[in-house]
Amino acid sequence: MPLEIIRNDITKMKVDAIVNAANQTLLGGGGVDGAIHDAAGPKLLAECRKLGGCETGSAKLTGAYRLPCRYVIHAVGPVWRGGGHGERDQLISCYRTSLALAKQKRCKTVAFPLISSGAYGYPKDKALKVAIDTISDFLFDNEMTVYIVIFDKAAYQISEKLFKDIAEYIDDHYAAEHFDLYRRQSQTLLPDEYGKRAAGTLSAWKYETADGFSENAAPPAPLAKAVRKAPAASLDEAVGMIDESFSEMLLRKIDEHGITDVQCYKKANVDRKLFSKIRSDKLYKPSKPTVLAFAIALELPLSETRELLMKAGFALSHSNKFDIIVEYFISRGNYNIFEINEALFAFDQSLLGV
Ligand code: AR6
Repeated sequence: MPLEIIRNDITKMKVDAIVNAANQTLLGGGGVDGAIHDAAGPKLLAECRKLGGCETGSAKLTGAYRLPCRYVIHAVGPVWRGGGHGERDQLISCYRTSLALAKQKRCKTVAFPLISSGAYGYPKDKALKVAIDTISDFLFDNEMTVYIVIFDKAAYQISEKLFKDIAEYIDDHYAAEHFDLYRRQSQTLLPDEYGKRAAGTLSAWKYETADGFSENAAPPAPLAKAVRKAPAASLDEAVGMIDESFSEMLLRKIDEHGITDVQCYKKANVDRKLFSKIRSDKLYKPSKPTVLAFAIALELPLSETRELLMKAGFALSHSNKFDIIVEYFISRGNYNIFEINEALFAFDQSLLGV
């Protein structure tokens, strides 16, 4: 996945470059700066002394010495003074300069801490948003894997309101699912009876019978299409009647949406290699987070998201938080994959993408 948010100590990251949240002197300090200098050893400070400091909003590169990476990029973030003193632009510039330096050195993997969000007081949710927006802009035109490394859970908070909203949504849907399950176990109703009893909450339809659907039944559209096919005479023929595959449906939807492949996989936060595998292998079976990432990139409504999932053998379930959280965003028309990933991260779920 080109952009990942992970929880770790940045000094342990085995990447091409890690970014340090430094100060203008570049001579070390507390926080992540202190941890990086401690882990790299005194030679890092010796090299930093030769750099002559660095302006706020900029960055300079050194070797990594005892660290398990190749380079350290020392970025100087702004001190938060209320937000009206150009802090955001300076923070954006930190990320851009650091990414440009990494690119110059042909780095394929880079890890950032949340610059300015500690001693420099930049509010963490705002700092994270700047990081995500700036890095994803860069990744639109560049092939690189970038990690945003969050040190501790407390350092990472999606807005309290969003967290509460999602928590409520999870509660509501878990409850609904368990109620449904109870109902299914305690009653063996035909769906049309079930529909009547549900008093308008569900549209009534009947099970498929040997002669097809009864005339007044209204089966859900995909099922209706599937059962209209004449039955196969032999197993060979049945296997030959295979429906549109996941890959075919995805490529068709990309065309229908009038976007390019690149726009689609970038927006899905899926890397180019995986996309070409899907493109070249008609029967490729992706993971569920990958399918959902494409559904988000294509801004599919819930019904089409379910169809796409079905092509890869998956469904959206109300029995797991991951599905409910994704559904929460789709049902609100919020297709920002990075925001969705932030929320998934906050609820300890795996992220969308590869
Ligand atoms: N790995 C990843 N993230 C970390 C680590 C770690 N080992 N340690 C802390 N963080 P800060 P700033 C997180 O204060 O706000 C220094 O003294 C931390 O939770 O390190 O840019 C410099 O010399 C926070 O979210 O950097 C400067 O004087 C984030 O890293 C000044 O602090 C940044 O916190 C820079 O302040």
